[in-house]
Amino acid sequence: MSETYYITTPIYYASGDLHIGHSYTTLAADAISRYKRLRGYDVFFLTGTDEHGLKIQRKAESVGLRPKEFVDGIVAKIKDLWRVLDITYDGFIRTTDDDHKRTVQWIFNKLYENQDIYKKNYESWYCVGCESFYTETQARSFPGMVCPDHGKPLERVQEESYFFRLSKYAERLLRHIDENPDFIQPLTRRNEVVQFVKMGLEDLCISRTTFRWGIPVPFDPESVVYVWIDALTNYISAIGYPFDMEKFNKWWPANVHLIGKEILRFHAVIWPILLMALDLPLPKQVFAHGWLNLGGKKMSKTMGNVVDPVELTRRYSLDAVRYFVLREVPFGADGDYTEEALIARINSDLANDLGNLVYRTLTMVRRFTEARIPPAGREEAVDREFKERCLSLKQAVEDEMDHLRISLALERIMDVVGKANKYIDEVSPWDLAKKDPSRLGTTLNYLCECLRITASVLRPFLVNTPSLIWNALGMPEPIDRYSWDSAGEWEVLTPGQVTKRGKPLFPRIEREDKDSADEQASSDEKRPAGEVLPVAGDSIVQGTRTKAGPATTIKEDAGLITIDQFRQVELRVAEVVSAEKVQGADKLLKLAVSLGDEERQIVAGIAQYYDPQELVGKQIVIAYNLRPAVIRGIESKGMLLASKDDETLAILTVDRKVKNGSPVS
Ligand code: ME8
Repeated sequence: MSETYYITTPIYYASGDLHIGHSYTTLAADAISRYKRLRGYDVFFLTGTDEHGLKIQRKAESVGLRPKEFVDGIVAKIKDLWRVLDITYDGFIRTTDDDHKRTVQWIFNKLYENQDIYKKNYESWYCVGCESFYTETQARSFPGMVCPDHGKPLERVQEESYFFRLSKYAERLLRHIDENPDFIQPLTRRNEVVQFVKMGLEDLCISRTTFRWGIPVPFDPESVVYVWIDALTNYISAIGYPFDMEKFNKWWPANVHLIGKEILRFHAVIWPILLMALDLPLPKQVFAHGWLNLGGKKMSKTMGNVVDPVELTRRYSLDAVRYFVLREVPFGADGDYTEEALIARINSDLANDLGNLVYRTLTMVRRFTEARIPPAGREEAVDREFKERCLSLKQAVEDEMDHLRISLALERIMDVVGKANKYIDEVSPWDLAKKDPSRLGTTLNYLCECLRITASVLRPFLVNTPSLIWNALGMPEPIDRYSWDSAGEWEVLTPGQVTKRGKPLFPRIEREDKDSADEQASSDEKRPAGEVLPVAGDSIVQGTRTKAGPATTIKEDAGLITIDQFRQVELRVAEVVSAEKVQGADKLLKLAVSLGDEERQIVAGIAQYYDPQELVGKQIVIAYNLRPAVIRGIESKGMLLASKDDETLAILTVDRKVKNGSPVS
């Protein structure tokens, strides 16, 4: 039987739409779950929603709905979000589920019977945003008695409540933390908790009487169970406790609770003590990651500084967003979200490095070996070194992922991608094609093996790209049929297998740059100087036709290119079928062009020089095999050619009619 792995996310408040911060935890849990499944574990990945409490009751009231109606609507949207992000959860718990309520009441009874719960009069400060009590001293330490996380004034509460004997278990908790160095991670969080517990724990108020939206205390229905006790219990109610002990024993203790650092004390103090009081083992690890900040502050619903993950995936593709979220910030640390950083990651790692490697490799295979993966021939030291580097990648990813260093795992993968691009430059397959076919075979074969390994180890993180690479390599079976361990093997490809021309994986994202737009003949020329064209024999470096620099530079031959290199740019005649201005961008026109049997859309920075209608019916010249770019959220496939002097811009046309799509050579 395979080893089990139980991983959880926090259950999110069903109080409003989730943002990219919540998605961050869930995407991390998803990557870890996918990784563990690939490693052969029997995984249970739990997420869900926290639906009781004053905050949600007030929200529902504010929109005139009953709380249950209100949360049902939010939960449907949260599940939609997880579908969009392709989250592979195995369980989704709602604290309004009957089974969960039954467990919470059972636990309350049990603790009461064991005298871990007692009743007393209580007066305290409360933040509805945190759903948390604060002592007088804590409350006074907040400037203006305003919660620093939620920016809302604390409220005074006074009621007769049930209390849980936290203090009784403090010593035992400290011992557990001491004896289990991995229990709270990262280390700084562990130290924080130890310090906090050593300052002394006060018993915890675990019931409320001043509102109704909660699970009633079984023997005192005027009181509802404190929302955090209700919420924390999800981790065991979802796996059957105490009514299906077979299921429970299969999964408990959890391997890891992933949480954000602001809810560490609930998970590393209250939760373990509750489990101790129930005489249950503690989770193996509580991992508190950092925050995604926006404008220097934690992104949060209450503060309103949020980024919508659905909108992001719509604009940038799911894999791009998954990659960014998992790669950008070392798991554990805080990080700033900016759209610029997202675009920079997509352009540098995904378009330039990974996308380019796939495109270059497959273009060379198509060109030099009739699209078939060649057998490896003679091997030199540089080939051997490259092969070993690729073969060690699986282990490197495991070393990082086994410690939940998700960002570093991706870094290791991208290191190999970078290495592969360098390897191409070093061995110059286009020269080998002329001089040394045996080594050309080795090089192309190794590059394809490298792509296979890369695709395979990307599986925990990206959900579409691995199969796209796989299919482009012409693999006989879908990627899911291949084990994780095959990423540590060589010669998995069958020489002779036919590769396919795939779509470019990640189009570069272009943003309209207001200042430089004036200088540019067309918006497509806004590709940054230095971008390497993804073609075989790549010694062309495309530059922008700006005042500062030449259009092309050549590595080898002081500015001259060979006829072969020139032919790599496919120019074709296209007829403008329609043209319109791009809303909100004064310099851009969106053109639909016909290439005979194909219609394309091109975005060009020519709006100041041409009236859209003037263009319709013109036959123009376009660079046909340019990677698509996304400009202002619109895909542009190809680039029109134009000439520009200090005053005007003129697009290239043909001087008599030819068939649309005809090559220009
Ligand atoms: O606290 N950066 O729910 P919640 C990173 N219901 N992670 C973030 C984030 C950000 N800016 N914003 C939110 C609750 N998160 C309770 C949990 S569990 C028994 C009960 C993530 O909707 C992070 O995981 O406020 C954080 O802990 C969680 O969402 C809080 O979600």
